[in-house]
Amino acid sequence: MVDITSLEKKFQERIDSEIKIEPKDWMPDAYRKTLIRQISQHAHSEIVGMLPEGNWITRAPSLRRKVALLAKIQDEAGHGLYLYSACETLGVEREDLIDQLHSGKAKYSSIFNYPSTTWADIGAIGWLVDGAAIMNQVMLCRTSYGPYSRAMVRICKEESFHQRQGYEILLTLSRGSEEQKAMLQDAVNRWWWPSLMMFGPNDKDSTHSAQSMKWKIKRKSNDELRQQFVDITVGQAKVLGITLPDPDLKWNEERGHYDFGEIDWEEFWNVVKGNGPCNRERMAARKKAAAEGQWVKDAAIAYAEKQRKRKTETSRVA
Ligand code: BYC
Repeated sequence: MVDITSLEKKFQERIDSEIKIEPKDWMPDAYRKTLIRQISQHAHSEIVGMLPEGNWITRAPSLRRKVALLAKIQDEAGHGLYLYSACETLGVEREDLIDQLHSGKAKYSSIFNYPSTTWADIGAIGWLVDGAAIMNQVMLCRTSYGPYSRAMVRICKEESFHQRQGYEILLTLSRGSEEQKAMLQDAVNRWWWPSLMMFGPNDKDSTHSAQSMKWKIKRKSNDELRQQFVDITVGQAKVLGITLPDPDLKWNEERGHYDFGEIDWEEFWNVVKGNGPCNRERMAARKKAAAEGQWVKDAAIAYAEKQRKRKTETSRVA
């Protein structure tokens, strides 16, 4: 009989010695489940995250801006695909994961349920949303599951380009007319708090953190990453000449970090539960895209099937 306790002990020893876990290695069911949950939520976030930015492709203010935005959104699609593939190595079907997103069973990042109403929002998304994403994802390059960590290395490189293109949009606005400066400030006022929410609940309320840290799926806690993000972002806001919308934001000499105000957790959970400003719109857009793109999938499957049959027939004749 297989001794689960000794398998679990050996598994933890591998994690503690920084040996990556690969798809065919033994792993506890709960580790597999946690990874499927986190990686699939991450993949869904990349795909849904294309929508608020896609809203501005036709209205980008110049050809150069349009090209960069298009490239960024295509990168997000690529991230989604690497992550779905990484998730499939854990024994789940991509179709099932996508069904879970469409049925509302699977979560995706709360941030993508807010509207992108002005061009400055595209800059703010790049600077703050991609900035927060990188902060979280750099640690995931060292996550214990091999396929996830390798996917994250490439994703992080692309995300840092995204963050820079966002910041550059804002820097341009900050040197523009009074109206452009006001548009920049307004976008940052709306995206600041939702960006801090991306890191998830405070550590004391985080369901999965303790176990995920033990398994080295996560290397830093939600609060640690949020603090790191605030500390880095304050200086960048100064360069833009804007005010971050938090009266409690101030340097704490003793802690060596910025103090910041309390997040509106009621708003966070409300958005996570599906009641944010754009949750319904986002899901409707995803389902419409899936239905309208079904013929492509059908054609690809029919072609693969035809190729398979031809190969079988050729090998029979030979
Ligand atoms: N939104 O125990 P906790 C991007 C859920 S960036 C919605 O702390 P965990 C992109 C959490 O799932 C965004 N739900 O969870 C950027 C859990 O519920 P379940 C994607 C959230 O997993 C730019 C419950 O709250 N990045 O893609 O230990 C352009 C308790 O939380 C949120 C990733 O997904 C949230 N913000 O830690 C385009 C990074 N926060 O599952 C695209 C990978 C928490 O028990 N993920 N919840 O029902 C992670 O690092 C972790 O999953 C989190 C949460 C830090 C997000």
